[in-house]
Amino acid sequence: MSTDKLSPVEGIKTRSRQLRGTIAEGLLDLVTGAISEDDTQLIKFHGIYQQDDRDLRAERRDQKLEPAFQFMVRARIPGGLCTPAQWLAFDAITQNYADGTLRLTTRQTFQLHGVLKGVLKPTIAAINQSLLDTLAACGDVNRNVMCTTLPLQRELHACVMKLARDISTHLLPQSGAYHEIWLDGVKLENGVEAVEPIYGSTYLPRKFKIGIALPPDNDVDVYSQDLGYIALIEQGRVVGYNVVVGGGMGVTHGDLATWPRVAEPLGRCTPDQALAIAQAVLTTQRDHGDRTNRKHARLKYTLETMGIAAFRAEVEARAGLQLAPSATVIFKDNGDPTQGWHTDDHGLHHYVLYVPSGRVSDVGEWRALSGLRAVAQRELAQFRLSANQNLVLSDIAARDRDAVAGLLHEYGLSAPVSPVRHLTLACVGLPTCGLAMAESERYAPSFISEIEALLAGHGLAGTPINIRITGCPNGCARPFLAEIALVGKAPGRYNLYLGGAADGSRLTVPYRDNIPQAEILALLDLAFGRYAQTRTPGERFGDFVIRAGIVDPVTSGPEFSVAVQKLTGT
Ligand code: SRM
Ligand code: SF4
Repeated sequence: MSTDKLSPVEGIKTRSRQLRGTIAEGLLDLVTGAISEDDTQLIKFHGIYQQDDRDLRAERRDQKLEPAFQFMVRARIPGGLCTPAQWLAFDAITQNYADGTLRLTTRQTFQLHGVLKGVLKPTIAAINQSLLDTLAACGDVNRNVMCTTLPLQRELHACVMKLARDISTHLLPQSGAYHEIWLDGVKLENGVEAVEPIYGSTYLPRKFKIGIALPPDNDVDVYSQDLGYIALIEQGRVVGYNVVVGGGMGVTHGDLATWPRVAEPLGRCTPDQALAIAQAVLTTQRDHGDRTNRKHARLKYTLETMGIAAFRAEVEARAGLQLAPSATVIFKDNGDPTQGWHTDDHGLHHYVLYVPSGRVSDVGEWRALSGLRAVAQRELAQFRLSANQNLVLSDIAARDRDAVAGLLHEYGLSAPVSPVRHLTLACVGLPTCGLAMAESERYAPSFISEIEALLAGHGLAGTPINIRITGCPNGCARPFLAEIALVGKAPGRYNLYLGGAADGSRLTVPYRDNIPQAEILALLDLAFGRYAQTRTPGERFGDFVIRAGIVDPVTSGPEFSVAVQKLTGT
């Protein structure tokens, strides 16, 4: 591969002195609310994105002002577990430095929005004081490691959580840039470390994601990950992991060379081998991923090019081991456990709290910020951020259960919502996301009300259907694994996809291109009618639309593009 064809981001990384760039200097420049263009790429590795408030763009342009620059800050919280003190810290940080809300993400962590350049440093310092950080939450590195949220099987869960933490720590960049810039750490004499042991000087070709699933829950959508581990249980012990590779969601409208992909089996490893496999898969992608075209740089494309057999051989050689054949596993579904109380095998209680699109705020009677603050101040629960934008108040002793229930009631947090609302994911979208083409988080509540009405009209109220809405095809709410997905094409217009499997194992199918809400609802109304009349007992909507021939299944990324081509005639 000739170096003159490398993507511009490769040059920025190479010149960055291991992620330093001119970030420190840029923070001191008070003339602008922004940082330099190169630094906007580097700052991602520190868990920070430069954004601007898109609702204000036109007005600011008219006033000849620069865009309303602000920053999104994303934490790294392996498996989404944080203590009451850490919850309170993030609550205080958003009140002091961000927009006063907390956003729970689809990868089990917090995002803060609306942080201005002048307070970025105290924000990161405060996160650090809470014993969490934002290092590698974004950028071309391994991202937040996900892990099944609800610890119903406590010993097993502790085991997979340990793996999530170990992998997260092991794959962290070693550059001192983070400490230097944000925490006033000591500067190295020659200004840069000799070497990044795992990443080298150019890090990965693209982002890299790992998730660990503890069956029967597939809440982490293990088949969407670059690298997924599925715990294998025998006689109450984790005896190994099925390793799956090459999942991914991101697509570009109109570019048929981009597609979503379900991760495929690589083989089975023992618990002791899991860390070596993570490093081997990551470094194989580091060395074989496409650094010329960022739209073709994820592991899913590397795998299509290399083929699974060659990829496996490379991983085995690097890890110095041989993988066994994968075992059979059965998942229940890829949503969060039902809203409300659950009890684990040690008798501890857990409350699954529905959080609309993960936005923790005080709005009307739903006072999540205040209510959760009260729970945390009294140290009644641990806080587990789910992979589906919800929250589990966890590890609650029997004696504290009534107190938690009382607070949830007092702050308006325990009103039951329909299963379809509970299962819905919507990405952040407008106004902060620079890539959004249509509304998502702000649109989801009213859209789901329409869906609830349609379902009720067909006698289907209470039916669980997994619906995911994104403002663009990058796939941040994992839409291409949903039973119904809306993907933004233009303001008020979406592509409609149907037919993902409820257990997260099958891609959804392109069904209509670029249509407004009225058309989407009319089509779903027809499909719900047929579903109500002819579904088999227990049949999920995603399976029904395929059995009924409403859509033909697609079994690979390239097939997904063929289906798009058929639909759009491109
Ligand atoms: Fe994402 C980019 C938000 C999970 C695929 N994602 C973005 C950015 C940073 C926009 C940008 O690049 O300027 C969004 C910031 C919006 C904002 O204003 O906050 C953004 N992604 C999110 C979050 C917050 C969505 C949410 O509603 O929770 C999720 C944060 C996860 C985290 O905590 O780390 C989030 N993003 C995902 C997922 C789901 C997952 O990881 O399980 C995906 C699909 C899985 C995958 O990676 O294949 C995803 N995000 C993308 C992509 C497409 C990547 C690709 O391969 O093409 C982009 C764009 C890019 O990287 O160029 C993107
Ligand atoms: Fe932004 Fe698109 Fe991701 Fe939604 S899916 S947060 S619109 S990048």
